[in-house]
Amino acid sequence: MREAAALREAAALALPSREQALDLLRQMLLIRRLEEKAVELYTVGKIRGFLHLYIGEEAVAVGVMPALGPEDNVVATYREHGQALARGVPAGAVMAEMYGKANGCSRGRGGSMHLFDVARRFWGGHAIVGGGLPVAVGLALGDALQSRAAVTACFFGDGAVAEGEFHESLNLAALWRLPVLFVCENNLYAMGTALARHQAQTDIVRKAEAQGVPGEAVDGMDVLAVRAAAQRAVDAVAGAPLTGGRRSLSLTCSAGVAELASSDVAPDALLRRADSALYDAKHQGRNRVAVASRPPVVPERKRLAGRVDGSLEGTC
Ligand SMILES: Cc1ncc(C[n+]2csc(CCOP(=O)(O)OP(=O)(O)O)c2C)c(N)n1
Ligand SMILES: [Mg+2]
Repeated sequence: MREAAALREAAALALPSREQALDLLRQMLLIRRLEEKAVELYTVGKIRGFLHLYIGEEAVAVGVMPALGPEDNVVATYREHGQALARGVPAGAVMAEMYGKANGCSRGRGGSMHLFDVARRFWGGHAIVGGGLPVAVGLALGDALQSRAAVTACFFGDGAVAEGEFHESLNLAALWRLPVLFVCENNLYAMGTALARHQAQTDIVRKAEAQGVPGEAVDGMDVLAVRAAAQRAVDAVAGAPLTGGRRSLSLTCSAGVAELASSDVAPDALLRRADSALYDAKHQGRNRVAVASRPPVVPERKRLAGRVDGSLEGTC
C-alpha cells in the first residue's frame, strides 16, 4: 500500500502542470539565451576574465531549485550562471556582474565565477574545484547551531570528487548529521580529463556512500527526473530527525557537455567545437540541445567528447 502511494506521489511529481512545465522550460531557455549572449560579448572582449558556460546542463539547476525554499542555501561552482538564474538572481544583475559593474550581484567584484546574492542565500560561485563543499558544510553547521530548519544544496562537478575536500566535507556532514544535499554534476570530464582517467572508482554514488552519505544517480538531461529526485532528496534531508538515521544525501546528475570559454581559447576554436558537437549529435539522431549535448550513455559520451576536444581523440 505504502509503495503504491509512494509511486503515485512520484508520478505526480514527475508530471508537472502545464504552467510548471512552461516555467521549467522558460528557465532553461533563459539560461541558454543569457549564456549565448555572454559568449558573444566575451569574444569581443566586453566581458573579461573567465567565462565558464552551463550550456547543456541547464536541466540540473532548473530541476533541483524548485525543491528548495527561500530559507535554504545554495552553493555552486564556477559554472554557476544557471544556478544563480534558477535561484532567482535577476538576469540583469548577473550580466552587470560579468561586466564588472557596481550594480552586479557581487558589486562587480566577482565576475562570472563569483556570483553571490545574500538575500537569496546564494553563496557563490567558487573558482576552486571542490571549494564550495566545505562552505556548504559550514553553512549547514551554522544553521544547525542556530536551530534553523534550512537545507543546503551544494553543486559540484565530477572533478571535485578527486579533491580531499570532497571526502572531508561528506564525512563531516554525515558525522554531524547536517542537512546538506550534495549535487554532483557529472559531465564525465574535469577539463580534458575523463573521470575514468583520474578515478579508480567512477561510481560517484558509491564514493559518497563510503563517507556515510547515501545517494542516487539521475539523468541530468531530464529536468523532470531531476526535479522528482531532488524533491525526494530534500524531503528526506529536511524531514530526518536530528538524531539517529542519516541526514545528508547526494544526487549524482549525469550532465551534458558544458563548453568552456577562457582567455586561452580562441573564439573560433570554441565555435568549431560547438559546431562539430552539434554535427555529431545530429548524425547520431540525438539533436537534443542546440550546442553540445550528450545523453548519459558512457561509450557514446566518450566518443563525442573525443571529437569536441581534439586533444582527447583516440584516448578514451
Ligand atoms: C583546486 C583546483 N585545482 C585545479 C583547478 C583548475 N581547474 C579548473 S576547472 C577544472 C576541472 C573541473 O572539472 P569538474 O569539477 O568536473 O567541473 P566541470 O568543468 O566539468 O563542470 C580544473 C582542474 C582549480 N580551479 N582548482
Ligand atoms: Mg566535469
